[in-house]
Amino acid sequence: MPETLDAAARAELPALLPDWRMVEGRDAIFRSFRFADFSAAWGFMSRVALLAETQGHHPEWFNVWNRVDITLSTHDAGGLSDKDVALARAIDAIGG
Ligand code: H2B
Repeated sequence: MPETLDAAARAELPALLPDWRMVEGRDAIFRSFRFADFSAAWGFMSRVALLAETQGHHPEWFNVWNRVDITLSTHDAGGLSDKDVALARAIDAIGG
């Protein structure tokens, strides 16, 4: 069972994940991506999906045309864990 991040790990989040923000009222992080068009957005989602499967950790997301909104939280832990940080960093590497 994964554990939620401790205070020291949370203090590192802004530097580690500057493009992500905390979700209000929930222990989760959020980032919105924009792409040139739907094809580029879907290509990104395909790469993230394969990556998420290898990590055994999956995003909550919403897509409309060129926009992909991603929320990360660890359901098994009831909040943010190091799995979310690892997935967010990998998503940043894919999505820019
Ligand atoms: N994804 C997320 N975001 N949180 C989880 O707790 C989680 C998951 N658990 N993907 C995984 C799957 C777990 O249910 C399986 C058994 O690995």
